[in-house]
Amino acid sequence: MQKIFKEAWEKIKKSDNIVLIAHINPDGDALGSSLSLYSILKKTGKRVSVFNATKSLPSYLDFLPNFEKIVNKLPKKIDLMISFDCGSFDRLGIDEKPSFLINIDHHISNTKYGDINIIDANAASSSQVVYNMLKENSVEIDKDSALCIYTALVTDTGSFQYESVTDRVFEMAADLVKCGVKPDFVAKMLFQRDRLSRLRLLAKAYDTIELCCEGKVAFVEVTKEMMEITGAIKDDTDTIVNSVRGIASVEVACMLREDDEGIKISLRSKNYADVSKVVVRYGGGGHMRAAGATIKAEFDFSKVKEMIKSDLEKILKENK
Ligand SMILES: [Mn+2]
Repeated sequence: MQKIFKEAWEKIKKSDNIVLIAHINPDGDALGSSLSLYSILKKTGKRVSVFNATKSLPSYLDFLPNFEKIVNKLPKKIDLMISFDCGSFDRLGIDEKPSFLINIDHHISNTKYGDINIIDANAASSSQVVYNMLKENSVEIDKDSALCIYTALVTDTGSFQYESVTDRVFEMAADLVKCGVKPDFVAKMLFQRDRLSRLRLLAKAYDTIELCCEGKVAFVEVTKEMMEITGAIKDDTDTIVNSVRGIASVEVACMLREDDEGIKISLRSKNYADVSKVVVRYGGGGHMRAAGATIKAEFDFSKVKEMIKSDLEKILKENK
């Protein structure tokens, strides 16, 4: 990775008009990673914009420094685009590649759509890849950048709970704290600003939980009606599938959500099932323990459940 980190940083140094971009419907890692380079590059006098194709950004991330600078329109002049946490070009939400593109990611399914691709599937977050690049090039990480990198790390590791969490991850977290991050502040911003509408939605969604495959698989449903009744928004559904995985017997949890584009499926596994294998069939992507896809056809929930269930039965047998 050393060589590619150097190569990427040389390219960044030479570029004056830089766009930082992440995947549509961004999560903490996507926005944290994009914003992590903003303050650093801005100081060097470059024209930097942070772009996201999704209009309404998740408000739980509004404490990230420069969150308010994120734009929905690409600037006219672009010398370099850097994408973060995005496994395939279409998930960037733009029509065509406007310039040289550096693709920074940690999804094993990344299609390497960049001119430089820095993909580390062992990294706990895309922000860890950014961190490693900065360290390799001896770039000073300021407080704002550290807060973005740390938040991305916390959100993508489920607060340091996943297998991706290694000694390196804790070393990095410690270093970011030295750079000025206050972990209790991040925890309060992320987890102590809940909405009543979200809790009401959870109650309705949990009511639909169904176990199958000897309790190893759990399905949970979120319908448009539930969202309307409770006044919940899309972001409110983010953690549902994780908490359903928390059921003792469950190896794989699957959330089905009714969307405008079709049925969004989100899968999480606990110990051994590789759920990225399931979503590939439906044009999705992700990791072994977290993956998702949108099924565009006109299926109903029970049909989709049948399909996923038969996929999972095979995977559960294979990996036992
Ligand atoms: Mn990520």
